[in-house]
Amino acid sequence: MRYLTAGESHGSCLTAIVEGVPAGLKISESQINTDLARRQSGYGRGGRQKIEHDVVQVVSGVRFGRTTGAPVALIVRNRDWENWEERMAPFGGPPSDLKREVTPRPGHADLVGALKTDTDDCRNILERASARETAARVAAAGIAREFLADLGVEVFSYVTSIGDARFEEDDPLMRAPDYKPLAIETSEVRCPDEAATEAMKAAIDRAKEAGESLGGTFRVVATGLVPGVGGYATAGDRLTSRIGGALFSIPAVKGVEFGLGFEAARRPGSRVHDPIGLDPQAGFVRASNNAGGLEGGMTTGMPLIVTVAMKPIPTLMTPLSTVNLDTLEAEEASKERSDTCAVPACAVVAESEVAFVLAEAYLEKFGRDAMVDIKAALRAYRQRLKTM
Ligand code: EPS
Repeated sequence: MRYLTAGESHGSCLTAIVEGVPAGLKISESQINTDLARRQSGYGRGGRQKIEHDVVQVVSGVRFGRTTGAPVALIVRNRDWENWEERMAPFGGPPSDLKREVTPRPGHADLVGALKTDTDDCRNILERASARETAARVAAAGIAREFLADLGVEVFSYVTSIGDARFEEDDPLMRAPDYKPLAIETSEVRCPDEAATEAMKAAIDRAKEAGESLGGTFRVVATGLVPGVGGYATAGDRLTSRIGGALFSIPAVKGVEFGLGFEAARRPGSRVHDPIGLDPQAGFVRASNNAGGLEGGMTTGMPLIVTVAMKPIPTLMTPLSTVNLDTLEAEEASKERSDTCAVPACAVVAESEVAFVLAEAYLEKFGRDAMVDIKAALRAYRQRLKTM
């Protein structure tokens, strides 16, 4: 299962096509819309989110609520388009009052993209490099999430730090496979701890006041996985590289750690690897989950636990210096409006990327055509593991 998106941040709409979708999968638009709303939320979002109310329109590949096996095409309209129709017109000339973007923002794709493509208007770059594109990813991932849910796999996320405000927890997920932190979605920063939520909000308030932006970290978790999904035999099989690559494709993601992550490099082996046991009911079990649910590039059956770092957003209301591409003089970088912090939203996008990788890995292992056959193959596999 793969997706491709198209669409500019201030164009008429974002589009996604998902291919490799098996037939017979129940799809709910309202579930996708719930995820789109989760992506739009979060303390510290800027003016744009007051304009947009993302809603998906499924335009092909689904009939009477179930997939047919054809590619699924989805659209999310940009409400802001009505303010940009002339400046973003696909055809005709530019309006006489067009203000080109010539003061590239440090940290955004503006400058390097303009150099690379030989344009005198960074807007050609930023419209596509904008994180607005991730709305299409979340819509597309609705298909992957429904697929995984049908096979008993759930993907969720929570924020663990914003700036220097941290949620310091001894994460029970490292030990208990069925643990799910409560109250993620009721926190304005999608953090399950009340005191940490308040500290994160205060950090965002301070940053906004100072014309700053803030990054942070979050954890993506997948539960209900069977062991042996993914592969060890070639580089391209390994879920570690596939999930890492998928997460690094999200704008502003700068770090990915599995399980203990970098901490594993500081500990001796006996305090890193997860002892193996045999349970008469559950089969092979692990005493801990320091590996974060992956060994040898394959799922172990424990929850997948990935911690991701997002850098601060490049658009600063107190801008850094840049060079004007017309005059070649020093100037302040562009700033019209910005989000102070989009870490809670980025976590929802990361759930989507993880869901796509896991969905594809399940399809590889259990078949691709029809949900009924895929579910039968999964049942038979579970049965085989039990009788080992
Ligand atoms: C973004 C800039 C802002 C963000 C945008 C990402 O948009 P605008 O330029 O319209 O103010 O709000 O994110 C979204 C629109 C979104 O839906 O997440 C950027 O430059 O990356």
